[in-house]
Amino acid sequence: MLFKPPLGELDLCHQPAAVMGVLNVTPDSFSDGGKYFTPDDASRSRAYDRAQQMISEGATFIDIGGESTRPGAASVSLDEELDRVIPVVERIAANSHCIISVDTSTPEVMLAAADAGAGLLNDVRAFQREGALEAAVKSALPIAIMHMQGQPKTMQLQPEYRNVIDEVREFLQQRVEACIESGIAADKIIIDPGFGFGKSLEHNLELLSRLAQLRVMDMPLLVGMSRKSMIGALLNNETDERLYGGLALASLALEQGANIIRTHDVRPTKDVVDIFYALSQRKKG
Ligand code: 8Y7
Repeated sequence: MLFKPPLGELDLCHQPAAVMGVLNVTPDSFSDGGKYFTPDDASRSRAYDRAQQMISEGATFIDIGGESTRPGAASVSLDEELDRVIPVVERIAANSHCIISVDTSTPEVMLAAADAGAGLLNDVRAFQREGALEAAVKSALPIAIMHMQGQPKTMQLQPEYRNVIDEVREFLQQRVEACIESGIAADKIIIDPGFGFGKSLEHNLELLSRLAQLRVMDMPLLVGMSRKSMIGALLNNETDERLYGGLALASLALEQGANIIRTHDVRPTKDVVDIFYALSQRKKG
């Protein structure tokens, strides 16, 4: 059954934060265990099973990506991206209670994903590619707009800001305005500072410690720090050792008002969200 509540109904700003589980359908993502996805039936079944598992663990969103955006990753052709992403979207949409988010910057993939049953478009390039904004409007789906400095290949070489908070906020504000002007309803827009996307450790820490100041209008804030190099830089550890650091960061993001936490580790992140929520209800009451 298709489950596609508009964001308005989900009311992301006034309930426990939602968890977004990461589902990479790429052979070269920097994390999620290197499941070596190839677009064949066996891979698609594994992807589907992984989605079901994350939903049972408490994911509200499943974010499906067919193009790795890790620093230095190769780009994929349109056909390849469609072939990786769309069958998996169709299969999850047909059988699952979740909102399928599609992580793409490609207009054709956005439209095909909408037809296949996606409920959210997540673009790390903030719908700046030619035709992307038009595709988003046409899809009529909610969208997540992320800040990135530079391009994935080179973004971590020399990130520089005058004032990272101001610049990220101004960028998000401008993109929100462009989206609204193009015809996307304000209550369908989610914003994301883009941890690790053209940011040094210092920049990431500054963004996290002042996350609340990044909110544009009343839009929900999405954050993704799971397994990222900022954890490795703080704890001097490898990708597969970053769970606890990621949970600490998720907890701090919630304290700063994050509404959606994007993670590879749904179950433990959901525990953090539930504990945070119990405590915040108590403070209110
Ligand atoms: C983010 C993201 C990635 C993020 C949003 C990774 C696709 C790198 N990170 N989308 N995508 N926010 N909105 O570590 O932080 O998963 S890919």
